[in-house]
Amino acid sequence: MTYTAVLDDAERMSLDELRAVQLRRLQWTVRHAYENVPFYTRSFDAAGVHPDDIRALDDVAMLPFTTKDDLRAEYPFGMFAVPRAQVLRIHASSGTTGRPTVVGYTRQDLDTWSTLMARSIRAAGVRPGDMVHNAYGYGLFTGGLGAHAGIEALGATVVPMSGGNTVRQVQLIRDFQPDAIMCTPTYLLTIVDAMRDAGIDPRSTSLRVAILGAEPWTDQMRLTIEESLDLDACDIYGLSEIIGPGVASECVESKDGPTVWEDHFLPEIVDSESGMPLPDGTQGELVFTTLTKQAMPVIRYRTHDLSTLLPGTSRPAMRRMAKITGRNDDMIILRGVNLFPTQIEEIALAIPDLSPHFLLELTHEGHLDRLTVRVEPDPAASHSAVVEACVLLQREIKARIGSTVTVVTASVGSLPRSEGKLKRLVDLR
Ligand code: DLL
Repeated sequence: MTYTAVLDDAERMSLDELRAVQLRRLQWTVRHAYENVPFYTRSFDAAGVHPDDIRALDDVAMLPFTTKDDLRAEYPFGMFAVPRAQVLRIHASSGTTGRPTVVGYTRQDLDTWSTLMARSIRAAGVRPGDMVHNAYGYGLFTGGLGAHAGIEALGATVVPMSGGNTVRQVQLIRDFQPDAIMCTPTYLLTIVDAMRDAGIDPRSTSLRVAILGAEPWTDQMRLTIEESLDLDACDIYGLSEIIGPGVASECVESKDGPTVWEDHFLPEIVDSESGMPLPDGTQGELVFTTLTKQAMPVIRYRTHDLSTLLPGTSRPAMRRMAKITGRNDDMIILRGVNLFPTQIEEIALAIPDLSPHFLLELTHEGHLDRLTVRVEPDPAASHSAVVEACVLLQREIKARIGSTVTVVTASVGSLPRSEGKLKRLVDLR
């Protein structure tokens, strides 16, 4: 079977076909939202726009944004565009601050989602009949159940592990011999350590694909993971407000950033401050409009995720998004210099003799903010090599980011380990 034979029709659309489908779906979505969600009736009326005004794809810029606060204000079911009885599934974001954000799916939405997850998992190189170990958390989080349905829709075998219980995960990977694993990149690091603790060489397992997302991770982390496990690692992106995982996903043959599944989601990049649309190729905040969602259409959702839209490669008509740099609310401003935890990751993981486990601590001393990087050494490295590695890390951060930070070694195993999304930054100010 040639490679393209496994693509679905939408993945093979020409640009003209795709744009025509997007416009038709955008017009439907805008009308559906306006007519069925009082929040959208109010917000469109206030902005002086009507569904009839959307005549071209660029007209999306006339529509007002939707924010997380808007969704919270409609808690729990105010954003639903269909009667509650037609909503077959609810998910919710954890909501570390305030109310959680609730999302809902009709039967057709669940079909769309599992089809897109199957497409994403296939893009990473998994095929019908393969076995997938699913270590994304099950429950209100969209990761576990979203991946689960996609694995089944593809015709692969799902091992529904959920997160945590790492010793058991390692045992079942050894016993069941899965072809692929799905979890967050930092949880995979935890699993790698547990394999070593169990005397298993992580490079010797049956795993040949890892589909990783739900938190930012860098190409350097990809190298670390691919090298430790001898597999292909692909990036999967999504957010519950838009559908969950599977809004965009990376193709294993190019590994050059997730392809946005543009037949179902219209991406834009806007300036974080002004909200003005930015051209493709420019970094800014990702904004998404759903194109087919029935239960909860979302118009121009501000994700806070920073990325760049790039031309399509493996799926030529669909744009890619550059790997996420971070969320604009995770940006650290250290004495006037903006920096993201991913920039430190990119540097730290390239230095031999350090482990991939590090934590950033922000404190305030005198009038100054101070950033301490706590990093665990590679357990096999000598003391003097680790001292040198820390000096190098500090110097590279200064040279490449422009910030003076303090680098401190942490004893092996002392930093918090991830079981899902890892919090890299502790703000003690
Ligand atoms: O994290 C959905 C998901 C599950 C994606 C499993 C991929 C895999 P939320 O909990 O709503 O949904 O969090 C969404 O997580 O706005 C990003 O800030 C971040 N995020 C998700 N995927 C990636 C990624 C899920 N591949 C928020 N790279 C998003 C960087 C990501 N950040």
